[in-house]
Amino acid sequence: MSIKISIGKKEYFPKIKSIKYEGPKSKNPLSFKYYDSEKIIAEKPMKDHFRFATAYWHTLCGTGGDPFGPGTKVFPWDCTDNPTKNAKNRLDAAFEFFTKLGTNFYCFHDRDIAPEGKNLRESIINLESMVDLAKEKQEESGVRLLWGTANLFSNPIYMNGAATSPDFKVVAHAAAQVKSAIDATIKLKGDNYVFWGGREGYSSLLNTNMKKELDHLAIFLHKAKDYGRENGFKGTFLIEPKPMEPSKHQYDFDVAAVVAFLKHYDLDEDFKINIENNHATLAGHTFAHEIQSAFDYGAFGSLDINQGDPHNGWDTDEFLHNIYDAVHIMMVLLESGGLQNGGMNFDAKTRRNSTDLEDIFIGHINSMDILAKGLIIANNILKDSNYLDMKRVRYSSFNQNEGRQFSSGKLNLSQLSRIALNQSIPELKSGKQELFESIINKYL
Ligand code: XUL
Ligand code: CO
Repeated sequence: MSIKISIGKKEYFPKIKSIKYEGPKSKNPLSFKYYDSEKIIAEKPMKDHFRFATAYWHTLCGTGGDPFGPGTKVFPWDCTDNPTKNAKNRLDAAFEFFTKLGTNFYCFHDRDIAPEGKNLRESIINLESMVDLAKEKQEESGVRLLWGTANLFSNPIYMNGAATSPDFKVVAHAAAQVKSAIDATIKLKGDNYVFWGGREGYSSLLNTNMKKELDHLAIFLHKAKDYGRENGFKGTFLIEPKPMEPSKHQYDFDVAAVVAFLKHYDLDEDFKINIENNHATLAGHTFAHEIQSAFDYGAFGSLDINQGDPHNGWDTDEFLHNIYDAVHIMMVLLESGGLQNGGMNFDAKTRRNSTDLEDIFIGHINSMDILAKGLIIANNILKDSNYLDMKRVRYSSFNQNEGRQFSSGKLNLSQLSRIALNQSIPELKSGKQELFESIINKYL
């Protein structure tokens, strides 16, 4: 279904029309230079390689507050003292933004689209009524929900964790929130449901029973999955790893830790992984490493697109603008079969001093363009260069004879030892890293 521009009672971005592809020579910042949604690259339209989504929390709610000062951005949809009215305005602004920009998907937390009520019951009712309105907006515009989630980290009751809190009352409260966020995701036909455990971790092992907390997290996830499946949710449940921030140590540290957790607790059928660039770098990995690991373990789910700042060690959630990262992740995606049911959610915010309303368009456009350019370059590298052959040749000793037998698990340790004793000393074969790097740079 193609996307229709959605303008509510008031137009929030009157100076901005639908963002169009104008090609690399265009000087118009409000146009795409590389992202040409219907253009076929590697056998499918560009838009299907990306399934771009806007993150409701940063783009519609994030006014730029930080620990040292308040927000700096004045959003015309947050204009009254009535949180319900603002939430409705925000929804209109959101769909106007998605449809003018051309991100065909969006993602939200329960608290992004509906205000927290005086109590849990009121919060759930608030969410239900906003979800009804979002459903109408989706139907009229054609925009779809990539994933829904519950905010289990802002409310002070979650200071000791949500599913891993030592207090059962808090665990039950989190369960109620997850139940209603899953209901919302089902109603809005979301493709995925995300768990990011920002408070699921600890700051001191001295006061923490880690085994009990992890057992509880697994039980909680099993029950959420059972509820979703019983109520018709056919999408994928996703865990989003992050090593730290806000907790000192978070249980879902990185892809490897999440894979081990999912396998250990028998959750790996229903749960896959949502990987975020800045979370990967905080864990000491590259984005490409985390994506490749998830594919190799059969655990790839979806992507949160952003980047960190190499000069500091926290989650800066910048719009991805690094071409090298874009090329590398597109190479991994093309080689591994692509996003499937996942997408690319811009979990990114404009800088605190980027206060013009158009900046949120420009941030998205620049990331969409850099990824489109990355896709074109990655496809050229894989199709035209000898990159894949060079990689394959490194492992060619496993293609025949004893190497092949080893690779298929047919040689035991004594047999391997006998082979070694009868062969010549292995020669030193160059890994050619610099040559690999030069091939990438030639195509950039
Ligand atoms: C926090 C983060 C979250 C999740 C959803 O670093 O990435 O916004 O994506 O809860
Ligand atoms: Co994220």
